[in-house]
Amino acid sequence: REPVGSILWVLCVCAQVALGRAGLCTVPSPVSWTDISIAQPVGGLSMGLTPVGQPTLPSRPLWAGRAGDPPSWPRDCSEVPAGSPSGPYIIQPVGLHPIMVSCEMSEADGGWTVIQRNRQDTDITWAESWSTYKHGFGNVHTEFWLGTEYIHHITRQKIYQVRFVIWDAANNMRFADYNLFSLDDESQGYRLRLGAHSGTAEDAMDSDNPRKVHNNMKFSTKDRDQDTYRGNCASRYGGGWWYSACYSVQLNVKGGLTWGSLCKGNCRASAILIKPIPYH
Ligand SMILES: [Ca+2]
Repeated sequence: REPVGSILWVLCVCAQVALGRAGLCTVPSPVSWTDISIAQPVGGLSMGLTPVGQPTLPSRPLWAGRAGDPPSWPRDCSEVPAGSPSGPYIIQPVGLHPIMVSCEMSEADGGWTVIQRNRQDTDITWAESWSTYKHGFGNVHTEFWLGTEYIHHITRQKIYQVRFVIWDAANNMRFADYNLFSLDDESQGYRLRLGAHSGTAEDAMDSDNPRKVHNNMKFSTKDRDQDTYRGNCASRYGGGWWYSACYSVQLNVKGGLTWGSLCKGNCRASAILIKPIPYH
């Protein structure tokens, strides 16, 4: 344990939470309960899917098992206690340092880890590099990408489902659920794996058209072309995505978000939420 490093990290996390910036802090490991507790509390924040003005708190470590065991952070937002407010929380996926995420605690029984949020009039360009997408960017209070590497680490822990939430051109909220969601590791290009579709928005991620499909595609950015197109979809159309040749869905762009035929370049906003599938 490195006390100085830990203190710097806590100050950095405080700055992150205050500024709403993700991905600023590299973390000494392990981080203990006493190091972390001074980072609390944070209040007066609000998230896109919940009413403005609701206070939020970072997660407290959950005590695991026997007395004397080191405390641990929630591994994802489904381990944040039910009834907690939506907002920024610190989680620690297995094999990863603690990270700040946005938890959606009211939509569909809560417990959702938000991996993306965007809106039409965002300030973010989304035209970022592979390494910037890898470690995330943006503001957890507004628009952001959690980080492809972190999404991969979260989804390797359990079996996850995903909910794509789309606000169409008339600002009606629709959603598309897939009953499985995971990303392969970086050496496999963060290839997307989706299960069966349901919901009020069409199955646009798993199109029958091989030129527009996203399921089973690798992630591409302007500086890493892993799409199935002769050119570079990410350079041509903007932000990083699981492009084929090129897309029927593109939510990581500034301005015109697209979800199939629901809103072609004029969706108002999006959020991508993941949660472990319920046990039966
Ligand atoms: Ca290409």
